[in-house]
Amino acid sequence: MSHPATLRRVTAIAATAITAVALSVPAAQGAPPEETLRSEAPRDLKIGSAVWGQNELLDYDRKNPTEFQRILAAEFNSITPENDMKWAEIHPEPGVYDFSGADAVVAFAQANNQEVRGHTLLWHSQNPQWVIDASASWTCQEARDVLEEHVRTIVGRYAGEIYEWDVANEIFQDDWDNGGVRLRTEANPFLKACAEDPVALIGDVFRWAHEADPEALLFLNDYNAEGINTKTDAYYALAQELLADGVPVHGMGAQGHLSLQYGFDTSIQANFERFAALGLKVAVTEADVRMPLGDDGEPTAEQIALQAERFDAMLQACINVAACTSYTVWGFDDARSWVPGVFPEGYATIMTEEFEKKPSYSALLESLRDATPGKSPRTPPGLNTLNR
Ligand code: 9MR
Repeated sequence: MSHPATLRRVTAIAATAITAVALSVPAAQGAPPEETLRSEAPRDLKIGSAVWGQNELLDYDRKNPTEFQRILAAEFNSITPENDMKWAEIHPEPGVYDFSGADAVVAFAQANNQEVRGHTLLWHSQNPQWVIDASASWTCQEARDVLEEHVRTIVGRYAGEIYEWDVANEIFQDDWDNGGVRLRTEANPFLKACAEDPVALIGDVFRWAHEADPEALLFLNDYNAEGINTKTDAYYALAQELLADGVPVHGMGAQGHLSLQYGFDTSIQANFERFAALGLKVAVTEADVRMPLGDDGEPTAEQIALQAERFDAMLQACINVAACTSYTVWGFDDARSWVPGVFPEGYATIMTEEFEKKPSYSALLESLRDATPGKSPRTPPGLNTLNR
């Protein structure tokens, strides 16, 4: 009498088997799944891009993404709001917050299984006019109150949704005339108001951020901070001082804005290692590699190759140092790069304006793949047989 039930079971198993076979067909016969930067990333290394949420993500429709949004989701497992969390954007008037761009970045990330790097809380640039005006007469306590309210509001709003924060950005300025670098106690309105003890203020910004989101890793971040140099020596000393004071500082970010006009300091890995030895995380936070272009606006073959080497050298340092948590490019396509607006240079990102992948992209992909256990270096079709 159990026959019909057995039959049903057998039929069900058969159906399952057929489904399994049917499902396995595309994988067996079709193209292999698309390799992307995020799919090839080793360990828990995050591969990120900056994105301007206000410009690119407000209209996001998951089922109908723009080409830019499709690539952003496919290639990266981390995104950084390029401008949306900066003071002028998110806190344009006293007591007035505009979270629209930042919310769009966080929503996009969550929809696409990405993490968010917050950027940034204490910076000399992109402060709103009201901060600039008010700061003319600030006492240190007044500056502290304004900054504390801002930090607790922003970090608190996104608590649990941001894995790393660039808390203090570019707080050292180059001061070559005086033989080194010093804290930006003139251009940064908050440090200026507290110039008598700027380190105490910096420490408290990290403390406020940590209280507002105990899970987020809190970073110092700067440009010209790749190799071992006067500036990173200053950061190293500052990090030691903050750590000795019990400040919750967790990482040092090297922005990685390179230009082919200058040499590349290969001590980046050694620099990362010394910060890691302090117990800090490190990250490449804003990588791009710009270059002067000819009259035709095009790079030479040599420049294209050299750009790939530089992008890759920064990634190699990150891969080789276990404390390196993330490698972020400052925009992935030339059409959205900040570079041409500021320098007489261009071609700074890993994809062209038409989203064509440059050799720089391929170099990153290969290095990520090679660093992933179980993945073997890609061999061009046919080469295997020829070699045997
Ligand atoms: O890419 C950002 C650009 O859109 C802004 O206009 C500019 C304003 O200063 O900031 C750019 O991002 C900077 C980042 O926040 C900090 N490091 C240097 C980056 C390039 O200037």
